[in-house]
Amino acid sequence: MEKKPITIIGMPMDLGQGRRGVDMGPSAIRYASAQALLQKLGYEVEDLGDLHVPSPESKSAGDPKLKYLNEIRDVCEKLAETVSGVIARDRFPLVLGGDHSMAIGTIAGAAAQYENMGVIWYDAHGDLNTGETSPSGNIHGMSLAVSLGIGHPDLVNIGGFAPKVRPEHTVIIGARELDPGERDLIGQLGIKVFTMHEIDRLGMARVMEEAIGIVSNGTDGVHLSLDLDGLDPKDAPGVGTPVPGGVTYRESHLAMEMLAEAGIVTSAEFVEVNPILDRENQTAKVAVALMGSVFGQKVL
Ligand code: Z70
Ligand code: MN
Ligand code: MN
Ligand code: MN
Repeated sequence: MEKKPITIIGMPMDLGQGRRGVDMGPSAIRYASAQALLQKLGYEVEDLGDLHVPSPESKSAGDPKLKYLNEIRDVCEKLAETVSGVIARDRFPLVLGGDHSMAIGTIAGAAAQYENMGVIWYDAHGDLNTGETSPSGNIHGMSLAVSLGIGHPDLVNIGGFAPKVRPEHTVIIGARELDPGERDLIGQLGIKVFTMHEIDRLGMARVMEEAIGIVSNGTDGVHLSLDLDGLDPKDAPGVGTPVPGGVTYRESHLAMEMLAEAGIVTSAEFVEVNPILDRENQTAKVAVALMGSVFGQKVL
């Protein structure tokens, strides 16, 4: 596989959910030696540092159905410009988070460069709510819907075009907690969801074969959006909303290795690492280990 140079972007985003600490995710992932590992694997790596995200204490949440809408729109616009510019320089954007609302910006930036992009949403959740269906008003639970063109126009139109991705090029892997509005939307749009049931029943190898087929069919790029809460809390405890019964460390490595073998991933983000809720940076270490596999690390 071609070793495209990598650009790391830190997104200390914690406006999209209610628990403090996830803004420290990028630092924790860097502390777990992300850059050194990628260099060891033979990549040229640059780190642009963190984008500026205002702290929630300095702002008012505004509409309780769409908390911090204006601030999230502004920082996602900036992230989109940054990601798009990185791809335009023929580099691979690797974004470190930060809560999952940031995916609105990452995907907007990548979709500005790829005509028909596939998306792999690795998550315990669907993040398919809107301001109307959300039980929390937290925008991190809306970011996939927004990327599909559904939700508040200020978010949907980031980057000046919508939608960013199409449902037939989208897969969700690891889902085990969906709200009623999210289930409805999955049915309406026909998004392929590999819940824990399918992972248990088919095995991760078969799930990934099918998922890779879907996201690479008729697409010119694939974005990996990996929420660490997709993994089981035993393996990744440092997340804001741990949900039991998740994907294991080993299954996750297999999934990432199969993506590396397929050679289809053109951008990635690792999100929802919360060092305050973690144990000795374990979750950031898992994120970095999975990054290694995405970028081709093998035992032999
Ligand atoms: C719930 C909501 C969510 C991530 C939790 C939770 C969403 N469905 N997303 N953790 N990453 O509030 O919309
Ligand atoms: Mn998520
Ligand atoms: Mn496009
Ligand atoms: Mn999640």
